[in-house]
Amino acid sequence: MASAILASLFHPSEVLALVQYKLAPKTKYDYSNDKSRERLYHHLNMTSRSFAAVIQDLDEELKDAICIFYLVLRGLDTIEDDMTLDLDIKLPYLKTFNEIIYKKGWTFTKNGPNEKDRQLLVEFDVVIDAFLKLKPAYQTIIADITKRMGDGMAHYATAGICVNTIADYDEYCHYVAGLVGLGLSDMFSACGFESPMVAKRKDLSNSMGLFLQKTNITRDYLEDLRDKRFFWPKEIWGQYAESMEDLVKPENKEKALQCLSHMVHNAMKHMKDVLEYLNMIKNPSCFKFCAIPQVMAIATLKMLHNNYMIFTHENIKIRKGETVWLMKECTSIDAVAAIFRIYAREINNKSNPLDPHFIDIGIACGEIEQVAESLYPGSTAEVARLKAGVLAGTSGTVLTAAAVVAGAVVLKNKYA
Ligand code: D61
Ligand code: MG
Repeated sequence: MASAILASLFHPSEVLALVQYKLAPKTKYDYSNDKSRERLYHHLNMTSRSFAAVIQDLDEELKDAICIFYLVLRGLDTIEDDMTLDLDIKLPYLKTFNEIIYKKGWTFTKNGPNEKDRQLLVEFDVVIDAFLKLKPAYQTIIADITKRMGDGMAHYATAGICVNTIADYDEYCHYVAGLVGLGLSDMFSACGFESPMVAKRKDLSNSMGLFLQKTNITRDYLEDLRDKRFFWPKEIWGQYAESMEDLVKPENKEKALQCLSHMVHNAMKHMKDVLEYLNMIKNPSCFKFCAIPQVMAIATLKMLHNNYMIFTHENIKIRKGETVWLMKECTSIDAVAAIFRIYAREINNKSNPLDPHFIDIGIACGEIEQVAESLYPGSTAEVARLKAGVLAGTSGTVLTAAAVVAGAVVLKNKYA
């Protein structure tokens, strides 16, 4: 906590958000009266930093279904990601995972010892028991998406098939993330929280996933390179280097940054669809669930833009204070559109005029600004409010808030 405050010292609204977050009562989510449910949510909290909180804040009707949807696909992804599994073992599991989720008692212990979510599959019977108790309508949606994702993963895991063209890149991201968007939209419409239109707009649902996945793929360059996994499409990196490995070489720094802005620009193309999708979502708990991951992605994209660190450091992340501030602020379409506008401007400010994508990124930022301003006029006042919060009484706010937290931390350590 203290280091999070320090990192946000020059961002007073983040300091305040951190303090409010820390002092808020934290007795929510008690599953102790239901042991199997407790186990289920234990696995959610173990396997997801980014989605555990937003899933647990969903209304009761959808919460378990979406938690199980997440865990089923995380299980599938844990087979896909494991580079120690031979293909002749991996492929049949990927292709039949939609049947496995109906097999009471099924578990999987063949993952390598270092696979990060291996334990989820070791205890996968917990997820299957919960899946079998879901309403059939939700089971059908989950099984259908699992089938399509597993087939797509099997296709890209097959020896020799990799992400060559930009069309392949969109297709791979559709399989692993766009399909999640389609399944979630089906659930929102099936339970009656949202209009049938949400499930009908598969293009927009797909973009919700693509924006998140492309941001992650762009960020995870080094980590994936270390594991010999290449998700940046050759059609992009091939314009800047002979191989993916060559991008990290110090003598290729300028080309690497150009390649990075190409990737950033490619991801930004989904932002208009994301705003349009979020505008359809009326249930407040669904709205926050959908909006929070998207604003985190924009903040991440801003951090990545023109940042050579992505070629030198694994695990670069946005500040905790920024995360907490974004989570607190994204409550309405106007606020989210305002956050998009603010970050689009900041991305544009980080551009290098000598970069070949300078103009393209400038246009993409301008478009976001324009779409937000005309479709969500309330976002203009929100931009002003958020910016006022960000700048408010710089030193005074920082010092007061820091003092409050320091006091709270001292008291907590003394009496805890
Ligand atoms: C609204 C709200 C959340 C949304 C959404 C719309 C649309 C799409 C998504 C979430 C999916 C976003 C995926 C982005 C993160 N990427 C990964 O986790 C990669 O794995 C992809 C395959 C498994 C997908 C699991 C998933 C993720 C989020 C969910 C969900 C299922 C179900 C419900 C709600 C959210 C990535 O995994 C990294 C890792 O192993 O940690 C990878 O392997 O590429
Ligand atoms: Mg994966």
